[in-house]
Amino acid sequence: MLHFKTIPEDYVRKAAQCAQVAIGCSRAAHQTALRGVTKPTPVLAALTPKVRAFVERSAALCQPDHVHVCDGSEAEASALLGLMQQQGTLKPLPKYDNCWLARTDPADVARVESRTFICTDRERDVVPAARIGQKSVLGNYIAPADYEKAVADRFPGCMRGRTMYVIPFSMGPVGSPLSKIGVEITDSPYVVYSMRVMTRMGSKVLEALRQDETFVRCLHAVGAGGVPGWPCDPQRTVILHRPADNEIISYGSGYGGNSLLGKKCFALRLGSVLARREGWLAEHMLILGITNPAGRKRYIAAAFPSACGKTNLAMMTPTLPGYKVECVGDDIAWMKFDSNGVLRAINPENGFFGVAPGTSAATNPIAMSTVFSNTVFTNVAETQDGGVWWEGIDTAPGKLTDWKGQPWDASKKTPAAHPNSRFCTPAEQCPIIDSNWESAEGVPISAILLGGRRPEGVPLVVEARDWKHGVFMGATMRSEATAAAEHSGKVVMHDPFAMRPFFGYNFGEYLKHWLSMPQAGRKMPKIFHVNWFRKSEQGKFLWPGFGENSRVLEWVLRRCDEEPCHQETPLGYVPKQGELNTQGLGDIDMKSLFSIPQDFWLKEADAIEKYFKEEVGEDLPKEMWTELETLRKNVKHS
Ligand code: OXD
Ligand code: MN
Repeated sequence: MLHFKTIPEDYVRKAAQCAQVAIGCSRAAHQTALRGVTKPTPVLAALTPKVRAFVERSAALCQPDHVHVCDGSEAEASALLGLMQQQGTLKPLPKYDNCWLARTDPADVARVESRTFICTDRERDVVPAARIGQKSVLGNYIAPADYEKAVADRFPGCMRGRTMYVIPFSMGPVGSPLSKIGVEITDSPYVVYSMRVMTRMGSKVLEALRQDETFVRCLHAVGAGGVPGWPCDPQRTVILHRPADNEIISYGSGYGGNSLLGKKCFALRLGSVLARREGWLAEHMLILGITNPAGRKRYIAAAFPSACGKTNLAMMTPTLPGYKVECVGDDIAWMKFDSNGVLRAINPENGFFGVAPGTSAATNPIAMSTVFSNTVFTNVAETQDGGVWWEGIDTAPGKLTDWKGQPWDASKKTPAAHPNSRFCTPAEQCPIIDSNWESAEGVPISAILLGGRRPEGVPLVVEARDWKHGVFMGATMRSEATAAAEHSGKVVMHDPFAMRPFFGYNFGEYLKHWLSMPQAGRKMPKIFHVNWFRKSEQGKFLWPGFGENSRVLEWVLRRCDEEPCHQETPLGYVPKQGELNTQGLGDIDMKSLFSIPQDFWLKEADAIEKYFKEEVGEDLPKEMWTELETLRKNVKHS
């Protein structure tokens, strides 16, 4: 609960009186309401009691001039666009249909992991035993008193002169038993517009709340400072989660995962806590459907760290004849075993917040045919004819305005688009969106892929011997750092289950939760580790990737049917010689692609041991130590 001890009670009353709310009215009415020039219309009474209390307390704390409850309508969206143009947050991209360009403050361009915290009474609920009292890369802990102080130092009066928006939203289709509801309060119209794309939001969610008033409270404020059109407070940014109270509070950043609180904060950090409590899985995974030439369709979920090609895989155009891939989601999967023991997954999101650089007609033609209508582009470069450009788009740049709004000078070698520039686009526009993507019960998962960017030593695909081994593969995932957060350089980082920045609770407990999944009557999906990014000694990729990854998926599906097309290695099962279809691919150095260098893997085992000891300690399930010993023994004897 927000404990606004310092807020006088009568302010709560005043806040409610001054609140003006527009629900289900015309565009003109929305426009006036959003500009805050109408007479107050006290309709907070239309909200359910808990939502209303949350709104009133937040208004009392932040002291906005106006409160607007979002209905999610077209009229409201177009009024927001008008307002954001006026404020200099967005400009139209006349080359496309209803597309917009936002340029952020150059200091507000990515998730800030170092300022993202989880608050619990006991530190050990967040931080594994080995790191108690120290900094942990597997979870940033904040004590309740510091949490309160962080809020008290930033929020009182932070929305003065601004409008406070109330966004009722659903993660997952409204009404699905797997979905969850949140209410985000924000003073950023950019966040409101983006949440309309990324979640199901508005009146229908308020209606659903009348049946069940459970929701996650999300409070977001951009803070004072920043550049015109992009208010923010990067020096004091903080992103706080209090799972016990179903609460997320974020201050100082308008960007992506820091401000669209349904995504990483709710669907992953709080989601993972809810999932553990309720016996399901909230994961950083894409979901795709794949149909083989015989017309048999299966679904695969896949965990990769940020910017490792999740969106590309989710929208893959298979090169293998007769295969078809359809997209359910590109970033997050909520998965639960149904009463028949089948693991079912939903994509809790409603849009794609994809990394733009590297997206092209060659790498992801489907994304290219998804994003050029009804999309907000953030921090990409702009062409002279009102279009967008980014590194890797594969069209001639011509004269460009860079992501900072300056004429781009190619000779200076600075990127035209920020490496973490994004498109925010409705999922339903994807030409290969799966017909079941909004299915209330979710899609059945046959296989789980795990992977990362591993230039060295790690084979193209390895199947786990069993579920426990698969959990070990997830626990030991590593990948080169990305631009999606504040890290830089090509350092290979541990990123277990691609969840390192997103765990809502102690990683050791998370592993125990995964290990508890096999139960009588459950059909466990097979687990595989894949690596599209292995390089030769000359630094060239050994595998063509993209649509050719369908060849790996074909082998995965054959293994799901228990075809004996595998052989044992020290790491697990790989395709038996000749069983991975490479027909028509030309020269592929299969030996290097699948080699398991003993010295590399002994060092890897040492690195894993160090990581387990230094970062997890006694919270690590003993099964992981057994798996590590098996790995060592297998590699030594290879
Ligand atoms: C993302 C991320 O934005 O993982 O999806 O950083
Ligand atoms: Mn992600």
